[in-house]
Amino acid sequence: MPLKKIEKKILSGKRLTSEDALACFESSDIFTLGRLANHVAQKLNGNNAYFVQNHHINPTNICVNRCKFCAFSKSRGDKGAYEMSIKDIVKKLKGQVGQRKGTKTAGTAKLRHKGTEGFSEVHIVGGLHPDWGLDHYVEILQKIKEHFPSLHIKAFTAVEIDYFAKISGLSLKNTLTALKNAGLESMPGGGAEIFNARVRNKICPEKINAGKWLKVMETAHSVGIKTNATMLYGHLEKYKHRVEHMLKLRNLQDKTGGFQAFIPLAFHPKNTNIDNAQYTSGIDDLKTIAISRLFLDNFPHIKAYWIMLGAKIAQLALCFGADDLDGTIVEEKITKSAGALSGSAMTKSELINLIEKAGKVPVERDSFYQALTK
Ligand code: V47
Ligand code: SF4
Repeated sequence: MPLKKIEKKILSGKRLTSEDALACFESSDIFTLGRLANHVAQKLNGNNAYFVQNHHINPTNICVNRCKFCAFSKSRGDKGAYEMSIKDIVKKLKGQVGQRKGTKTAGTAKLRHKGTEGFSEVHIVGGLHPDWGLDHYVEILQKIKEHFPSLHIKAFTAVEIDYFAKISGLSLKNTLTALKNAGLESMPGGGAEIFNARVRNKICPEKINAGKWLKVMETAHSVGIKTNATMLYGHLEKYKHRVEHMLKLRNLQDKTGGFQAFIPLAFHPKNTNIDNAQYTSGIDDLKTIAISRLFLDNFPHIKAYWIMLGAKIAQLALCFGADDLDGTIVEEKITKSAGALSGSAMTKSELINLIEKAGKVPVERDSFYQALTK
């Protein structure tokens, strides 16, 4: 019964309240949620489902923080701790050409970026390194741009940006401007975790708080850097914390309009320090995608990040309000360290196949959701 009122609101284009969103989470009527979310997604993006050809680079896993949900970070000297030099990063990006040769692609994989064979984006995030200064990150961006001038650089979470500002003594605005001038074009949405202070203090006590995360994003938007936003769910939080989290994002988006996509991140428990942690269920994943589509009416895109959801749930998510699968990804380390069951890369043809079998139209996009012509 309770979803009737919500259905009426959605069909008449009215905004949901936090109470409505909570009622959606408490409902087990997954089909109604999916149908309504799909209706909203269709209104915003038609039958399109986007994907991008991208690489992930995690320059280091050495981090001064030790978030309890993070199986990726290490201290210097730990077994498995690593740092990539700037040369390593450039080599890795160049090396992908060799690795991807012979991969079957549907349609014509046109060479868009000299030396990167069809890839249009590099996604860079890593640990908060104790010794690297802002100059090092500026140089990473400059060198990538030097070698791959038309490759879009989406890099650094709000947590990293805040850390760079602290270690450099610059303001957030000047830090972001320095990075932008060096080639930073957009930012991923990581580090948001869950905004509620009590839960946040339990799962990542050293991490910047919600207010700071939002401030960094607001500043990024003010200097013309588009960003994404994430929410880590399925650990210690309750439904009300997810709603509180999304409300803060919706409020900031009303103010700046700088968010492109919302990405619910399904918690992976392996090798983490969260007590009694479990993998999320498929129902919870789909519900969270659908409710985010219904509640975040000012976010243009909802991303079903297949690395965390697995290919099959991510595909189903396309019928539950998501319109983006992210991408080819290549070499993701953060979720892998925490026991991701998915593979570590998908070819363009695999992504297209998943999308088509969900009854959607595959659209290869750039980092600003512009369709790339074949
Ligand atoms: O901030 C860390 C999460 C994030 C675990 O913006 C974990 O396009 C699940 O933000 N289980 C980084 N999640 C990844 C991220 C991201 C990924 C893909 C696309 C985009 C985008 C952003 O990964 C971290 C943290 O929230 N994370 N450990 C874990 N055990
Ligand atoms: Fe460091 Fe990020 Fe892992 Fe936290 S989530 S320990 S900040 S790498």
